[in-house]
Amino acid sequence: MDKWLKAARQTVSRRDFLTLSTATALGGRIALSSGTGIRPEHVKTEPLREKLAADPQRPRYHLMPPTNWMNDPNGPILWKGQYHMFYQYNPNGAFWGTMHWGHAVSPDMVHWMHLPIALAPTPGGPDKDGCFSGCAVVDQGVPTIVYTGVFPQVQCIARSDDGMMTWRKYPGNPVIAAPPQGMEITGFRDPCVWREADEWFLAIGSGVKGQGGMVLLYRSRDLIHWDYLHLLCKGRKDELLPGKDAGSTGEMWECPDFFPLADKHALVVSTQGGVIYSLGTYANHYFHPEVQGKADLGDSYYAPRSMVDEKGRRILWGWIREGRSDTAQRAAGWSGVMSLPRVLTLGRDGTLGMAPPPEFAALRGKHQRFEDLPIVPGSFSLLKSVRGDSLEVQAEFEPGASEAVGLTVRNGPDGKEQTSITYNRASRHLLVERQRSSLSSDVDRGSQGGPFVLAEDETLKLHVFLDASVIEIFANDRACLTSRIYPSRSDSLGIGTFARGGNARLKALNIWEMRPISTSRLTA
Ligand code: DQQ
Repeated sequence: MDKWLKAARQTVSRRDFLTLSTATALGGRIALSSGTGIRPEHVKTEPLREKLAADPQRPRYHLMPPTNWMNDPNGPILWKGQYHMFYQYNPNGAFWGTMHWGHAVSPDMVHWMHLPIALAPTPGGPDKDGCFSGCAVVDQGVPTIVYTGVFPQVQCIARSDDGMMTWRKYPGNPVIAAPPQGMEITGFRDPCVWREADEWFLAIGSGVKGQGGMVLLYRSRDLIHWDYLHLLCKGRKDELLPGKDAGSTGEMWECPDFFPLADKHALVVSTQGGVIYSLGTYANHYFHPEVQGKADLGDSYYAPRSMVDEKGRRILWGWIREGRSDTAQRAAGWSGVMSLPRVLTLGRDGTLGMAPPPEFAALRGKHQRFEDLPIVPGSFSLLKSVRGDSLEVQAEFEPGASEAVGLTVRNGPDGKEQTSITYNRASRHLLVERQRSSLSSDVDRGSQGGPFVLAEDETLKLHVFLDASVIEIFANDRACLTSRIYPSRSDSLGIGTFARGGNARLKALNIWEMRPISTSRLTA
């Protein structure tokens, strides 16, 4: 692990991740030294710190701000050997509003250190009402953020001369002051910028009411002067994705993310209902989708953004939203979690491959393995020796004659609380069944999930990350399902397997306890 991170973690463990004494930029790398007095300004009081640290619903190994609200990941970028992550942040509480850009840095995409807020609204400026989502690029060696200022929605830039510690907004902002003339659009936000030869291209989220979402394409030589070209891609609001009840593509596409993937291009958009991806061909600056699907089968994952990591892998990050009332979020003092990174590939079947990066094995603690066990319907099998709310689980099932098969997690001893991760063979759906996930009535308890088809001879491979109220599921490395549960009992920690309607077999089950990435739940 990098020296600076060790120093940070020692400092942080001494002070419980709360008062990082200093962070300075040395030629682009962030390092700790003493004396400049940067403090994570949002966890000021001891009672709040204690409350957050003791909160059983607060994740331990996912990135999240010290407190308050976060939503979309913004501008994830590898810069001088370190990963920078920005995100939509409200310093005023655990509710959406006054959008700032929070900022954290990591040597490995697993461990993080919080940095000072990168962007805040400028009174009287084009972003006076908020700094909405965008991206980060490096322009002739200078890190540059391209983001949406509101209101109205305009595009702005900011640069950093001190290795991303502070950001200077371009005095001529906005660099794109209005959408193309004559367009009646549903929105104009969330730029995604990339380089082709000696030109910059910018894709922006938009749509037309009654018609569908779309992405507008601009071109520039200097990130300042932009020419509108044409639509990169256009959807139809009534267009259905493959699979029953898979939803439509909506009338506004937020947070477009456009990038090459193997010999195809990928466009990921957030439709205000879910996240869809298209794989296809990019030619003459038009994108022609060929295959479409859902980036996540649930509705807890939104507004993802990608980057290329130091191994050249395409990595996608998303916002995991809460599944409880606004009142409960405000009372908790925090809302929103960054997903684990997903490694994207072009799958053999032509769809999007998604898998967790092996780097997360660094957090694995105690390991248990089970092999070759029959699963008989009705005989509820709870794995006696395994308990926990901070676990990585890898399970492989032979569905056999079963109609449904899967795992149960966060089981209470009396069976009153329980969440099932279910592959329903009859309906060909992957589901998180939350009806009994909590005794609290203030939390979402509906089933989440969507179409997922196993081939006749295929085993079901579930790779599950449990982190307090967060569940992230990777199924056969080609489908993801993210969910939230808030069990009310501190002893709802059991794990089990089940089958319905016929026998199934557990080929193998590996379970690891996961170590936290900070010494408290004040995840940094
Ligand atoms: N969140 C941002 C917008 C974006 C939306 C505002 C998506 O820029 O369209 O917080 O969640």
